[in-house]
Amino acid sequence: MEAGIVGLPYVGKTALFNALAAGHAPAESQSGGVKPHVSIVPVPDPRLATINRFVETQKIVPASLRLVDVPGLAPGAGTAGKFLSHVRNVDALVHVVRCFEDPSVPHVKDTVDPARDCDHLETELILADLEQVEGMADKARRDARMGDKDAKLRLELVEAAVAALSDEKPLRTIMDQPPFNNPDARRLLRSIAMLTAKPVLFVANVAEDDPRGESKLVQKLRNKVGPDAIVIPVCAKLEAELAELPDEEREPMLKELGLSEPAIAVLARAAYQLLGLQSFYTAGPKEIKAWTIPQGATAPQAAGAIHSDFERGFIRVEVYSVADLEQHKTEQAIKTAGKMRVEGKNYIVHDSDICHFLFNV
Ligand SMILES: Nc1nc2c(ncn2[C@@H]2O[C@H](COP(=O)(O)OP(=O)(O)OP(=O)(O)O)[C@@H](O)[C@H]2O)c(=O)[nH]1
Ligand SMILES: [Mg+2]
Repeated sequence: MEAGIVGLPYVGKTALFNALAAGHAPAESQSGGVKPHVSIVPVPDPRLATINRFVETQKIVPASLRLVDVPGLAPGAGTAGKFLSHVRNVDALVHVVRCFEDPSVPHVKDTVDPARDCDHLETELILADLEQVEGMADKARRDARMGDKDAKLRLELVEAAVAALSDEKPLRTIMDQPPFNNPDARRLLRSIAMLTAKPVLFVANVAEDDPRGESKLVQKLRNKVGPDAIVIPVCAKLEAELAELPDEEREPMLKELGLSEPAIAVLARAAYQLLGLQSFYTAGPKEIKAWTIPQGATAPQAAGAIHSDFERGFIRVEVYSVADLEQHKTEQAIKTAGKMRVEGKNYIVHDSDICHFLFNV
C-alpha cells in the first residue's frame, strides 16, 4: 500500500512524514526542496503480538506502508506538475492541512484558514489533472478515429474528465457516475493516474496544546470536507518528537498527552478503512506475517497476495481466527474443538483470519 503526503508549503508534511517514518530512514525538513522523501513504514498491528503469544516463530513481519513526502504546492507557482509526478501512482493521498497558529512558522497566506487552504490545494490537484488529461485528448481523438476500441472509451473518459475538472470537480466525487462507474473505466482511469480520483485522508496538523484536535480550526476543516471525509488530528511536531523517544518513554508521554496510540497506528487504520482493505495472517515456526487484501477477497485471491502460483494452484485453505487462537491456545486444541475450518475457492476471507493454504504448482 502506498500513500502520498500532499499539502501547501509549511503545513508540516515533512514533520508528519518524519513522525510516521521514525527510525525508518527519516528525512530532513527541507522547505522549498525538490526531491521527494520515501520511506517504507511497518503498520503497527497488535494482533501480531497476540498470535506470537501462542505460536513460536523466528520472525514477525508486519504489513507495510510506503510513504512519499513531496514539497508543498505553492498556489500558482506552476511547480505542482513536477512535484506531483512522485505521487501519481500511490493508492491514496494524505492531505495535510495546517490547523496550528505559530507566528514563527511562515505560511503561504497571512492567516491560518484550513477551509481556504484546503480549496487551494484541491485547485492545484485539479489543475495538475486537467493539464494531464488535456494533453491526452488529441491522441485519444486520433486513436478513436482509427477505430481502436480501447481508445473510444479512453476518449469518452478523457472528455468527461476535462469537463468535470474544468468545472472544478475532483474526479473522486463523480466516480459513481457514468462514464466512470464501471470496472473498465476504473482500470483505464488508474492507468492515467488521476490525482483527484484517488481516495483522500485529511490530516489536521494541530497545535501542541490541542493534540486531540478540539480547536475551531479543526472544526472549520471538518465542516469544509463534510461528514463522510476522514479527518485525523495529529500534532506532527509532537509526534515527531515522540517517535524519537525510546520505547519505554513513549508510552508515558502518549498518556500525558491524552493519546492512546501513536499517529501511525491511527493513520494506517484509517487508510485501510478508506481503501477497503483488511489483514489476514500466516503463522508458523519460520514467520508470522500480516498480509493486506481487499475486503471481500476470496481464498484464492488471498493466496495470490502471497504468491501468484498459490492463486493458480489453490486447492483449499485451513483457517481459524485470532480469537480462536486466544481461546484454545494451540492449533491442535482448535482442531480438537472443531474450530479449524477447511474452506474452498469460494470462501471469503475475513479480517483477522489465520490461513494455511494448500496448493499444487
Ligand atoms: N508549532 C508547530 N510547528 C509545526 C508543527 N508541524 C510542523 N511545524 C513546523 O513548521 C515548519 C515547517 O514544517 P515542515 O514539516 O517542514 O513543513 P512542510 O509542509 O514539509 O513544508 P514544505 O516541504 O516546504 O512544503 C517546521 O519548522 C516545523 O517544525 C506543529 O504541529 N506545530
Ligand atoms: Mg516538506
